[in-house]
Amino acid sequence: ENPFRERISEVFTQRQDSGQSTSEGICFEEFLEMLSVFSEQAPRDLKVFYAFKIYDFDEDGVLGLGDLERTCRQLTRGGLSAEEVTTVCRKILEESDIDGDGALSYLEFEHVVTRSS
Ligand SMILES: [Ca+2]
Ligand SMILES: [Ca+2]
Repeated sequence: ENPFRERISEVFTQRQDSGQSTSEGICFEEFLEMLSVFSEQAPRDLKVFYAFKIYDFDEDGVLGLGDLERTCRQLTRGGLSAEEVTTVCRKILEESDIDGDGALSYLEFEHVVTRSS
């Protein structure tokens, strides 16, 4: 059901890319880590950390306009037009990009998430 399921499995199986295992899928430790992050008792910091990783589609360490647009499209499941998505994401950047470099760093993202309920 989760619109980010593919991205989630990518993020939680990243260690396999470093050559430790060639098998497809998720190993037991990764599976446990994933379950703990999604549990209700998981610390907020941990959830924010993984949310940032999941939304950083191009994995350059910041959330740029492209990442925000993909996130927004997946969250709304095609409910917004391309133009609306761009407008919403520009607005998010305008309000949250504190240093004005056109992307959200982890700290800027954390700030947004902490501020919103
Ligand atoms: Ca990025
Ligand atoms: Ca920034």
